[in-house]
Order: sequence, then structure tokens, then C-alpha cells
Amino acid sequence: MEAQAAYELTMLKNAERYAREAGALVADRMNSPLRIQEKMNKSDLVTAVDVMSESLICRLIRDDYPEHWIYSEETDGAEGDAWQRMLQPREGYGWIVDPIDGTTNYIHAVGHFAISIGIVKNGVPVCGVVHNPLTGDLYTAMRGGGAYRNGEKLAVGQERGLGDALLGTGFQAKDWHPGSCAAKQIGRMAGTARDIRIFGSASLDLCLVAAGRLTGFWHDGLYPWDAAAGIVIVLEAGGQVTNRDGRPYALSDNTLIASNAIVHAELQAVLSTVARDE
Ligand code: 2AM
Ligand code: CA
Ligand code: CA
Ligand code: CA
Repeated sequence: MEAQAAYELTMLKNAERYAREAGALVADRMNSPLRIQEKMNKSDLVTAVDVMSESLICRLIRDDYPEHWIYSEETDGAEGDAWQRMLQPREGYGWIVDPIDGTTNYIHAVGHFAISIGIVKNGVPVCGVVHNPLTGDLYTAMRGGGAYRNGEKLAVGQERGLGDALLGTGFQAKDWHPGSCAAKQIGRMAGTARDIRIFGSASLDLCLVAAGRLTGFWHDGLYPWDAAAGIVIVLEAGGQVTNRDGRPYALSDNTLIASNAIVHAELQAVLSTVARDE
């Protein structure tokens, strides 16, 4: 095996271990009283467990890879626009960490949340690990190496049109009003797709696309830590991930559209009928 691929495979295996360790901590604390704080608004929450999970993962990364950079939600997202700095592609290897993706579900003991760890090289995601500690599902992918759930190879769904598609999405409750972009998108899509789900953890929702359970997923306003791991997993399962113009999704893009590739153009076309100038 070529040296770079071997190096990345070792990083992936380490990321799996970090995600499992953090997952054990997060699951263990689930039924203890949580300290909940609002960040920007009533649906933007953080618990002490998010911070503990993040500290654990970052310490493990720094022990093994002191020369790599790290971007993590509760450290870099807290500083206003600090996270935007990472959108200038950085040189070398970096780690993009969401210590709990789906914090609101976690707080309400709804078992759809995950630890998400993406590995980026020169701005391009190359490995991804997404772990739901309640179900035990561990989704992994490495560029060119396929996508897996608990070691089983994944493939996106075979649905040939939006009429057969089960789609996922998400939005921020504070932005919702009858004329909002999210409301229009969902309205337009509800008349087209088989059905729509809002599960509340973008990283895991992307894994559902990779596993062929959701046909597609779209979301505006995601942060890099929501998407970095999941996009590698979707691509390696044979799917497509783009921005609203149909170009390969970059971590700085606002709109993410993921699908089984077959319905992608149709999904993108319906979404593009919604004006973004609210
Ligand atoms: P989080 O749980 O880590 O905050 C819900 O639609 C999805 O969007 C979750 O993956 C959630 O991640 C993410 N998300 C991104 N930005 C958010 C925000 N400002 N408020 C709430 N959820 C956000
Ligand atoms: Ca959050
Ligand atoms: Ca998140
Ligand atoms: Ca989070």
C-alpha cells in the first residue's frame, strides 16, 4: 500500500477509537441530569457533555497527531466567526470534530445523535467516522476505500425518481416562518417526494443516505463539523454531494444536497425553484 493511503488508514482506525471512547462517555451520561446552556437562541444548545466529549477527542488527537490542526464545534464555533477562518483551505492534515451532532435529541433522550469526526487534507475531506453510541452503529469511510457500517459495505439507494424518494432535511426553528426558505423548500418537496423526515442530526442523516435508507438529504447553513465526515461516507457509498449549483460540496458552501446520485439533478432542480432572497 502506498504510504499516504497507509497513513490515512491508520488515522481512520484511530478516529474510530476516539469516536467509540467519546460515544461511551456520552451514552453513559445520558441519563444523568444535564447542564444545558443556550448559545445563540433557544434551539441552539450545548451541554457539559458536549464539552467533555470534545475535550476527550481533542486530547486523543493531540496525543497521536500533535502536528495536525483541529476544528471543533464547542471551541471554534464559540468565537463568533472564528469557524469561518477554517474555510480557507488549510495545508496539511486536520480534524473536524462534532462532539455530539444532534444535541437537542440528546437532551430529550431521542436516540438519534452521533459523534462525528472528519479528517481533511488540504481542505478536502478524506476520511469520516460517524458513531451513534446508542445503536452501536459505526459508519466509516476513506477516500477510494468504500463506506462501511460496522464493517459491512454500504451502497446508496436505487430509487430512480423523487416520486419514490424518502428525503431528509433540517432547519433552524428560529428561521422558520410560513414564507421562509425552509418552509418553501419543504412545501415544494412535499408535493414531489414520497415523504420527508426531519431527524435532527445531519451527520447521521448523511449516513442514512449512504446506507440507502434515505434517498437524499438537503440542509442549509450547516457548519463544517456537521458535514465533513458524512460527505466522505455518502461519496464512498456511491452517492453525490453538491452545493445548490450542483458543484461538489465544499465545506464553505451554504446549501448541502446529498443523494443516491440518480435523483440528484431532480432534487437540485426542485430546490432551485425556491428563491433564496427572502
Ligand atoms: P448540532 O446538534 O451539533 O448543533 C439539525 O438540523 C442539525 O443541524 C444538527 O446536525 C445540528 O447540529 C445542526 N446545526 C447546525 N447549526 C445549528 C444551529 N445553529 N442550531 C441548531 N442546530 C444546528
Ligand atoms: Ca450545536
Ligand atoms: Ca452538528
Ligand atoms: Ca454538536
